[in-house]
Amino acid sequence: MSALAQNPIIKGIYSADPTARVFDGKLYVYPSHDIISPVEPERKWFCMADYHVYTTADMCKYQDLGVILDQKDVPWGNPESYSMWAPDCIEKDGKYYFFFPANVKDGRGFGVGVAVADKPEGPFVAREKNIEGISGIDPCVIKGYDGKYYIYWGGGGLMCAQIKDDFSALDESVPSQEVKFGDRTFTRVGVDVAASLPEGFKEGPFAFTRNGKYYLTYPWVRGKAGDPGPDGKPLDNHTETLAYAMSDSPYGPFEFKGLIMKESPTGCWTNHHSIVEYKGQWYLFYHHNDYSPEFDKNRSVCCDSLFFNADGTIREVIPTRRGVGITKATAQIHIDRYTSIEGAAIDYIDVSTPFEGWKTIFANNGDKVTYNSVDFGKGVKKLTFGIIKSNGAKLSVYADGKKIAAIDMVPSEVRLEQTVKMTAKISGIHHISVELESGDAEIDWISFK
Ligand code: FUB
Repeated sequence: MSALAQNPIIKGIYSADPTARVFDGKLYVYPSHDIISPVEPERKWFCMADYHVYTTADMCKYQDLGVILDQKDVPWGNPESYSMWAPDCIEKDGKYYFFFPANVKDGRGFGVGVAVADKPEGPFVAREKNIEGISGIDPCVIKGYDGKYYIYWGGGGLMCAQIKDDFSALDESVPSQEVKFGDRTFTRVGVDVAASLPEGFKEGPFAFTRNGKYYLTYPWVRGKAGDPGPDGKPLDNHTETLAYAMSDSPYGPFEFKGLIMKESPTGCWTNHHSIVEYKGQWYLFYHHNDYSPEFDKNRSVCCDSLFFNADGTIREVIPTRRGVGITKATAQIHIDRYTSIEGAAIDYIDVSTPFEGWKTIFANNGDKVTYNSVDFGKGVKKLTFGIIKSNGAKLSVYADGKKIAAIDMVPSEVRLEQTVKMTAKISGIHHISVELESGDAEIDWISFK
């Protein structure tokens, strides 16, 4: 299964909780893998049996390197719990350490384990035991400025603890405390790094270092139903935002800084993310439920660029359909993954099979979509439209405002491809627009030759 730069970046299967890492100049994405429960299909909850890893060199084409770990291959985990939630992976001294949560075989709840490989794509071999002291989900591991390793996790708080260099156990220095939960008392290991943060932390911590600072980023539910939102109107969409805090120390105290991303536009209750620098640009990987509009536990990984202000604070990321990267003019360009839109509408090609993707519906003269960063290379001669249906529409195609092609579509109620000659020369990288002159049409993709 491959993936393209447009969002969602992983197509054909569901994916969530992406941790992106750069190893040896290549970017790898370690997501969790949502499925519909094979044992209780009607059970509407998270269901994950294994992990895949994806890689890309250009942020445009992602390659699925296959399954790297299955729940059956975790000695300490319940092999039938479908609880392979959000993972992380780091490299140390030429070995790759994959951290993952799963339901424990003996006892209750989640533990966090480590699987080790010689290559980023595995094969990973899970260690016999999970990490003692961690009862929770969503591990994230960083190397601090002091050269020590720290693990963050969620579930019953947002905890951090120094971890030994071989990642076999927490460091002896890690504090613990007795905590009351209802009528039970249990030992909580680590430092509660959410102590200085506004209420609403949920899960999925992702920490990183930059310019001498520690960033703690995390899914955060702001307010309660009916509370006023930023514009004063009641904020009813109380799903997870992505928020962040900064500190001079891995253990905090962290100072709350604000939002990285607002609540999901598709109503997905969870969001879960990672932030990575690759070839001089920072990126936010996150998930929404684009391929599963009715069930938000079948999610899909997306990626957009992320920018810092001069003072180190993070600018809010607006989720896009276009995603990142430069699209080759000769690829099938799905203009429904637009950069901007005026009048035209986007819908599933077939809502009963969302993995088929979307179509752009041009219905009124002047309807227009713009798709940024298309690479025409040394030039193209022809343009093909993947048409879903048309009543004989006329459309024009522009590159940075200059008209480069036009089509007079053959009326058709069934899919067809129609090719026209370019009316102007074009080479290099441009933003393209497709605009309706008359009639109406539904378009799947366009592609230049
Ligand atoms: O994917 C299962 C859980 O949903 C993750 O562990 C959380 O962070 C949330 O995304």
